[in-house]
Amino acid sequence: MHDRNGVDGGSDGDGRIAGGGKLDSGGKLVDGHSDSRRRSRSAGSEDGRRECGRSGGADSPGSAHRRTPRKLILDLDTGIDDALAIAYALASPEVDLIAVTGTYGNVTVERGLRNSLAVLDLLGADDVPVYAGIDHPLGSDSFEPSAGSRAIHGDDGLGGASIPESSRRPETQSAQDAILNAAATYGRDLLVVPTGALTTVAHVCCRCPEVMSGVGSITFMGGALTVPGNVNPCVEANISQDPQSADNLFHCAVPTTMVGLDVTHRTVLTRDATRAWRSLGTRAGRFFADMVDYYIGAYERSQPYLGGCGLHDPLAVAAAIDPTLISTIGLNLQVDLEGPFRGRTIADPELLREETTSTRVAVGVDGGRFVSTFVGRVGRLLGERC
Ligand SMILES: [Ca+2]
Repeated sequence: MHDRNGVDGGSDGDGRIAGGGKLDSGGKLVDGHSDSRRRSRSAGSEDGRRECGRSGGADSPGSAHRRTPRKLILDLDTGIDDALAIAYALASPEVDLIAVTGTYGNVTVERGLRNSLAVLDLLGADDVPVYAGIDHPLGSDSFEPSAGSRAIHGDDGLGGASIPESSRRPETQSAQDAILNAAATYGRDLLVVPTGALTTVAHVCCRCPEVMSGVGSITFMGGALTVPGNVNPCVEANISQDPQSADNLFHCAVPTTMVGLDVTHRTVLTRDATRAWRSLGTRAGRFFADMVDYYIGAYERSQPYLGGCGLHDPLAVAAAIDPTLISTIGLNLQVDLEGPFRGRTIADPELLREETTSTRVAVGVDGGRFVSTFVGRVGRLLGERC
C-alpha cells in the first residue's frame, strides 16, 4: 500500500485542477489566470456534501517536476504545540497552508477554532480559512478537556499568553467536506496533518477511502509504539480521545504515517528559543515566548528529564513535508478498545502476515536537523511580524 504513497504527483500545486481551471473564493471552478492568495487557499466548495469521486490531482500534468508548494491542511485541537505547528507550516516554503480544521482534545472544538483564528491572524495569515469538525468522540455526545490537558496547555489552550481575539469566524462548510473537497481537487499535492482526536479525519477516510487514499500523505501526531504513553503507561493522549475512530482509520485501507511519542519526545525545545523569540521585540515573538515558557514549565514538572518541551505537532508537519526526517516501519495497526489497555496502538495480530501495511510508524528521527530547522524558520517568521 505504501508503494504508492509517494511524495510526487498531483496537480501543478497552484490551485489548478485537472480541467485546467481554478477555485474561486467559494471553492467553485472558474477559468482565467488571476491568482489571489485567498483563492489558492480555499479548501473546498461551499455547496459541499459531495459524493465520493476520484481524486483530480494524481494524474495531472506537472507531477514529475514539482515547482510550487504543496497544499497543506492541519486538523488541530489548538493548544500550544498546535500553535507551533501553525507557525512552522506558515514558515515553510514547501507548503501552502490552505485550511485549518478543528478537532478536540487539548481543548474543545469551539475553543480550538478561536485559538487557530487568533494565531493565524497574529502571524499574518488572516486569509487561511478555518472549519469546524466533529466535536465529540464516537459513542459520546459531548467532550470536555481533561485536567491533564488543562494543566499542560492552560484553561485557554494557549498557556494564558496574551493574544487578540480574531474578528473572523469559522467557515460555514464542515471540516469533513472541506477535507474531502480538497482531497478530490488536489490529490497527491495535498498533505493532511491531524494532531488531535482523529474523529473527523477517520470519518472522512472511512466515508471515501478511494479519495483519501489519493492524497500525498496523512501524517498524524499520535500513538506510542516503543515508548510509554503520556496518559498512562500504554496510551497516548490523541488516541485516547477517541480510540474507536483511530481504530477505524487504521482499518479503512487509507495509508497513514504515525508520528508518535516514539519520536516527538526526541525533539525538544528549550528556554534558549523562547529567550531569543522574546528578544525579537515583536508581539508575535512575545506571545510565542510566553506561551511556550508555560508549556516548558509544565514539562519541567511532569518530565524534567526531557530538558524542555516536546515538539509533537510541529514534527508531524515537518515529517509530512520531508519524510527523510524520520525512519519508519510498516505495520497494520489496531487500537485496543477494551480493558486496561484501551487506547493503546499496537500491531493487529490478525494482520501480521499481510504483505501490505497501512501505516508507516516513525521509530527514528533526525532530531537535531528538525529542531535547528524549526528554530530557524519560526524565529524568522516571528521576527517579521510587528
Ligand atoms: Ca494537538
